[in-house]
Amino acid sequence: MKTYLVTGAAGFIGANFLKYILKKYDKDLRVIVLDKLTYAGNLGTIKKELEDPRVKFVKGDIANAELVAQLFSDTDIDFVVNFAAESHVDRSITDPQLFLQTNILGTQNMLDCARKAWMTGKDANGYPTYRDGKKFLQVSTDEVYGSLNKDFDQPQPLTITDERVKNIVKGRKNIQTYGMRYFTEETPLDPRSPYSASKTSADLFVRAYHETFRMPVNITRCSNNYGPYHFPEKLIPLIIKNILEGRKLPVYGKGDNVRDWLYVEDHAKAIDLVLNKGRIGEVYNIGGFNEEQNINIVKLTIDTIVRLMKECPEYRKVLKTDINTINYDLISYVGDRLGHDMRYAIDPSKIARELGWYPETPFSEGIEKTIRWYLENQDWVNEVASGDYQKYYEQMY
Ligand code: NAD
Ligand code: TDX
Repeated sequence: MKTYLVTGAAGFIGANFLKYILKKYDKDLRVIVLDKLTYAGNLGTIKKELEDPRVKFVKGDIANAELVAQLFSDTDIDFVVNFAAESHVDRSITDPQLFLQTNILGTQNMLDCARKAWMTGKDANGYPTYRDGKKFLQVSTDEVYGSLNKDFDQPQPLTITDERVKNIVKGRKNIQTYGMRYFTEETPLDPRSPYSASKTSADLFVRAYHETFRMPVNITRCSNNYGPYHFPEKLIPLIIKNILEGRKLPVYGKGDNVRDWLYVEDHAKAIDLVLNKGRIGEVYNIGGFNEEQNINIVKLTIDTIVRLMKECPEYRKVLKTDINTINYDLISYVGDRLGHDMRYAIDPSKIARELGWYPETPFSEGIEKTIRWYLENQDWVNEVASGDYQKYYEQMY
């Protein structure tokens, strides 16, 4: 029996992780969800899970020392998975301070409360010792490594040399890249946005707690996730929403920035593996082998929606526009994001080699699943996009 404290599980990735572990572990776990329910957190996302007797929900801030200490003293927590964060780069440009508060101070508070609760004594050298089986997993991002160059304008075959990774992904066709370099766990940290600066600071505190206090930790750094329950301020869900409403599709700059897209359930599996089998103190990169330029993501999303509408006329019910107007004319090139990172590309050889994980979902399959989910869950979209979202959207575009 393991007890998890999962922060930020009313948000996109945390909710998908919660759903994954509840299904996978049947009766062998208890989960405390700690979430402040910011604009990005929605109880509707985990409605079914909250009815599960194994789950307890606590509304609160990860930076609240008293509250978090109380959670640790009420329950013998084994695993902390810290998803809670301010996660949107554009918001970090308009309001950086909040990112320091949650992402840095919040993480440090979680670390400190876990350290105090798990400590059993000191070893001969004065280092703290901890109860067995405890782990703090910090969910970080590839953005801490900064920005890679784009070496090609058109995709080329993947050049990652690790034979084991090549073998693992050989069942997947058309794995492509836009550059010669990738982020490995050894890549120097080089954050460039207020968001990534705050996530990097958090990573450094996690490392410091491991080095200084020997805390049992892991850090995972993943690429751009996509899938069900993704908040429609981020590229893919925003594009899907706008297409269905016949709105313009804002593409920043020239649309040639490259992101590596990871299907959220593949990510949930990776986190679960690192939590249970990852070597203490290690960082693991988690990527999708799905590099693509933003403009191509937008075009592929348009093409897939049109195809699904034709194959399944039922879906047309959700359209607020004429199907014949859904085409590339909706694309609108807008001003670029300040300090817009050009390319992210993860080399996930380490997690593949050590833990046998690899990204199972090719983009064409993941995007179709994602679009179908949005078409079938318009109530969720309407709920999360009410209130503040409208104000945010009008101010941004
Ligand atoms: P999200 O914005 O969808 O959800 C964040 C959740 O955290 C929300 O439920 C929110 O209510 C909660 N939260 C925010 N501040 C809080 C606080 N102070 N105390 C408690 N709860 C708080 O984020 P996401 O996309 O699911 O990302 C989850 C984590 O993964 C983040 O740490 C993010 O940096 C990281 N990450 C995300 C991506 C991605 O593509 N979405 C990629 C790499 C890393
Ligand atoms: O309207 C848009 N138009 C556009 O061209 C939006 C919202 C984005 N973009 C571009 C900016 C990026 O190059 O699309 C790309 C993806 O943007 P986001 O969805 O905002 O993601 P990104 O900035 O890459 O960051 C995401 O991945 C790393 C997550 O939001 C972070 O939390 C994570 O750490």
